[in-house]
Amino acid sequence: MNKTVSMAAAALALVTTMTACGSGSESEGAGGGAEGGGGGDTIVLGFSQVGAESGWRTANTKSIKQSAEDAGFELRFSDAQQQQENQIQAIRSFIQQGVDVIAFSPVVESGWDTVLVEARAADIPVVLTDRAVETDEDDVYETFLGSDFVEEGRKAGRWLVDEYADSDEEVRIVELQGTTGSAPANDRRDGFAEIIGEDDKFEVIASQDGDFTRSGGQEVMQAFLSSHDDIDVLYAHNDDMALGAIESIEAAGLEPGEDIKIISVDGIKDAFQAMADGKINVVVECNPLLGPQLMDLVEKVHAGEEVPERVKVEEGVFTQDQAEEELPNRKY
Ligand code: GYE
Repeated sequence: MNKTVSMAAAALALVTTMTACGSGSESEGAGGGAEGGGGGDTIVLGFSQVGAESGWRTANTKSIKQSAEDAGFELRFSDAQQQQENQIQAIRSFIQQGVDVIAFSPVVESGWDTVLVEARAADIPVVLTDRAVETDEDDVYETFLGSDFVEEGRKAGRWLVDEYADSDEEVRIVELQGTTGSAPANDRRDGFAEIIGEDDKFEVIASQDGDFTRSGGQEVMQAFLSSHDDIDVLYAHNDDMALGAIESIEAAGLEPGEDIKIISVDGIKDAFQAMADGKINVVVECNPLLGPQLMDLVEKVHAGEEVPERVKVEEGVFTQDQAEEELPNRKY
């Protein structure tokens, strides 16, 4: 039922965007020139966002909107509410509008070939940001700007290996996965598994999709707790799910960070607060402030300049002893 409602809302949002853009393009007609959907020299950027599922995403959207404004681009922004079909529709609409560049953060990895080929046929360069795609097609995107999610998973695993270095006892782990089929869920799972797989005292006893949301984390953790009474560690693929899970752990009369150690990914302010309060043990950073780098790449791609196929974001790992000091510096 929720799905229907959210899809209807998304369709409405799309129509609104299209109407607004339609009138924009008309007035730009006179300016014409080689600038696709844009008037004069203004770069028109169509951006399809995943949704508004997490604190990370909110910060990412803000960064993109602000940076597009700072760069003087005309941004046509569409929120897919975590539905791939909405993203495909938005990209098709950007192609129809003849925008100069399309950028998007693909909700899942597969299923993009058809629409990417359509963009290529229309000669509109595509920039991937945040999440990657799996494709059999050549030259369907110019560059991919985003974090190394496998490495993030490895960092989470390394912290755990260190934490239990002096113990021979079995370590029972539950995993809250991000959206099934998404690059960060696949890669954070694989990177973590690679590291803990080196020692068989580590065992992932349950692993399930919490869709990167607080409510997802809370519900799935509640289910984990009702079927297992011997959980040592929670590995959450993002902070929002970890924060939701903390509610369920506390509701079960257990102490998060003590009875169950918590590893999370992202580094939003709320998670730093939870770390300072002793409820999360470690956060692997994933930086959402991709806007400035993205606009830079968009400009280059539009000008026909060479760009690297892959641009990675630099990130760190933070533990409880650093949380208090780092908290005032967090921008998201
Ligand atoms: O970790 C999560 C968000 O793709 C890196 O998506 C992003 C992830 C991020 O919902 O919080």
